[in-house]
Amino acid sequence: MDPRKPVDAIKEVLEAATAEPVVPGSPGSGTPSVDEPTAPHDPLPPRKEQGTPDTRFPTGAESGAASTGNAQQGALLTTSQGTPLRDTDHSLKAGPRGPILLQDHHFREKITHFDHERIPERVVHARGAGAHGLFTAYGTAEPITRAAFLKKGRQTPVFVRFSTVLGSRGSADTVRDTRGFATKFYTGEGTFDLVGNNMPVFFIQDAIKFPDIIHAAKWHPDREIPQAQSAHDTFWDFVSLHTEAQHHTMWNMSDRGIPRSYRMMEGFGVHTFRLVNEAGETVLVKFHWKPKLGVHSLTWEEAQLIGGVDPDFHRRDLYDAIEAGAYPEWELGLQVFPDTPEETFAGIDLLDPTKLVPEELAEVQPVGKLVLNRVPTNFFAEVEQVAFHLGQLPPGIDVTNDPLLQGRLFSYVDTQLTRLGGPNFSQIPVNRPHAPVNDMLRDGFHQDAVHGGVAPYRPNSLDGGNPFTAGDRGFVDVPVRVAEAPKIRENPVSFDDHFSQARLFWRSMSPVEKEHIVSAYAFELGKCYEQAIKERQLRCLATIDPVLCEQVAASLGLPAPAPDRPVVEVTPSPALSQVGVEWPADGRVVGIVTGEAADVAEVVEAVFAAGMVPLVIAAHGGKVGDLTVQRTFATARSVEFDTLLFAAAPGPAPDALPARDAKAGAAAQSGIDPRVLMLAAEAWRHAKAIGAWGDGEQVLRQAGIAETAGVVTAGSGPGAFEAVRPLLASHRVWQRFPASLA
Ligand code: HDE
Repeated sequence: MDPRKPVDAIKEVLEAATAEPVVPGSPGSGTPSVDEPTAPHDPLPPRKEQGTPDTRFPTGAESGAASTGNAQQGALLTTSQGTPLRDTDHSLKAGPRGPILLQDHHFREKITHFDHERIPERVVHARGAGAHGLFTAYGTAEPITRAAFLKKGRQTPVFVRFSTVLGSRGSADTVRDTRGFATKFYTGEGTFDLVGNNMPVFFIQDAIKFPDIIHAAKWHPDREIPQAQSAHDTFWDFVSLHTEAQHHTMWNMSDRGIPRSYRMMEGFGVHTFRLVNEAGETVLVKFHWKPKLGVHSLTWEEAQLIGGVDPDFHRRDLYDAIEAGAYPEWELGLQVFPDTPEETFAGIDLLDPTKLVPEELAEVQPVGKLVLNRVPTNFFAEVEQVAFHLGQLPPGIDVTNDPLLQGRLFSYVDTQLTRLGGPNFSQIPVNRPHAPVNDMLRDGFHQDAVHGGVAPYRPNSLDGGNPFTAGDRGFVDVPVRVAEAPKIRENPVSFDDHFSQARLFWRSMSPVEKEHIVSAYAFELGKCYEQAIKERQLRCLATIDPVLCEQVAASLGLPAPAPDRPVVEVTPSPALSQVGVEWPADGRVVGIVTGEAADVAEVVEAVFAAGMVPLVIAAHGGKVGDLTVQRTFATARSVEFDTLLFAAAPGPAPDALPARDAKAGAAAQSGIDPRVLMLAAEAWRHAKAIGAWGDGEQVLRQAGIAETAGVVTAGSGPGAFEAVRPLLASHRVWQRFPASLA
């Protein structure tokens, strides 16, 4: 409180207003001068481990300005034209109380630039995160493609962007949705963009329906809600009317729709591509990314909680892992099929993007390894401005006639014209090819290159004939025969099968995965208002599987309809299930609840040594003994951890809420902080492994979870961690989920 009388303070303000203008930074200027650096110094260099961004011009020449790795140079603040500035905190006014003068160029430049800082978000896949990395080829694809980046030992820099599809740029990471998995390979033969998803099939068979499915799946046009959700009427209206969407929808309703981490997702090119080797021989292929850490998901309750507790969960996880040196890894694999005139394999139409080929029928053959090892230096410059286009193909990789793929070949460049403001987006640093560019494209908005020469056409006799064509070393379109056929707006008959593979997916799931699928349909349809839409979707489910239909119908309180058509028999594909496989637990997050330090320091060491991340949780921040506390009972929530270890049963901390209900009252009586009990109860409900030792065992008893599956105790901290470790390999204690569906 100002001890002076109010009248004195008012007097001072009035006096200041009539005083001489003051120099910024001097007493009375209103600009704090304390702690401000007083002498110019060089800008900070880029962080060492990040190296420098690729700053080459399209011509391959280094830009002088960017050669430090920073977009900014010099120690002094300047205008965008480099004029040094004396002040950036006060606009130029007619006197200290006067209006701002139009002549204040610095003010106008600063505000104008700010006004235009945002660009349109992507019309789909607006929310995402990206990272740089390196792809190393095994050489196993050499017999089937002439693409040089797939030759043995060849290393190619890459940029990968992961995304959700439906939400806006600021939406939560953990929503139920398909995830984008787009990879830009900066190959020596031009950029190759593999623009895939974390699901191997798509909603629609023809690109012309893309605006329709997206209009249906995104928010309602009147209120722009719901955000990043498929649980609403228009989505279910569309997918129950366009039944080709049923297979992809089943993937979204499965645990694949809520990944644990970008690092733990598969990726798929979805379409069938055509590879061509040096001899001109062709095969058809499907691209797969297989994560080193396995495919893991959140539970639906975790996903919902994280949406509030940490909406940036996947983004944070990706960057934390890379900065900690736990580099995410995937193997690129190929399913290879003979290039026959029918373009089918085992009776499956390879041009139908709603169909997958079970891995049991065509093994995924590894052809290289991807490691992500560098976070972006600037999110906007790199992640927001990266522009993918699946028509960017190196010699040796070509497209097929999949009608979805064909339409995408048009859409991706077209969308960048609006999003990135013109046709020169390939000159933005993250989009610059690492191969030399000599393209005869000229001028246009945001042209950065200073092209020499006078003859951007060929042949020419003025610029020494430059550029020359590459002949057979260049990209050669495979001369695939186009069938003689009438122009027609129609699908092949094989595209009419909309249900067999949705059933294949359902039948391949373990009982617990089936339970999750039922719950997801029940939740999503339960959020719809229109009875007719629910009933129509139930009829689709009846055709996929009558038991699935009955369970969902029961939850909706509706009768289960009979299928519209016969339910087809299918052979399950075990490779589609996430349960029953063990994976490395690298990078898993281990929460350790401690009171007084005990042997927690040893546990922290052991967790680090196992390549996992220990986070110490205590009643207050700062230190407990010698240990640094990373989370308090106020900031920790179980969803952040893959497992919890309890070293103590801490009493209520000063900031614990007073007991308001019977349960919290019981907790208070037990003497354990209710938030610690909630950590244990939630982790248990989400089928996580839990360990305890010493006083920590009281937490398990009080939470009522002691001696249940996946809850272990030991005589020491390291012992408890060792007991929990093997349980992490299978991701969850699956038997803890109720599973009545066989
Ligand atoms: Fe996309 N898609 N898409 N898509 N897509 C875009 O391009 C489009 C499809 C995918 O991180 C847009 O630059 C059409 C399938 C990813 O920057 C746009 C069709 C698959 C990303 C576009 C499809 C994808 C996009 C929006 C139907 C998986 C994010 C912004 C025929 C194989 C890329 C942009 C990034 C982005 C069009 C279907 C994957 C509008 C017309 C199938 C991962 O061009």
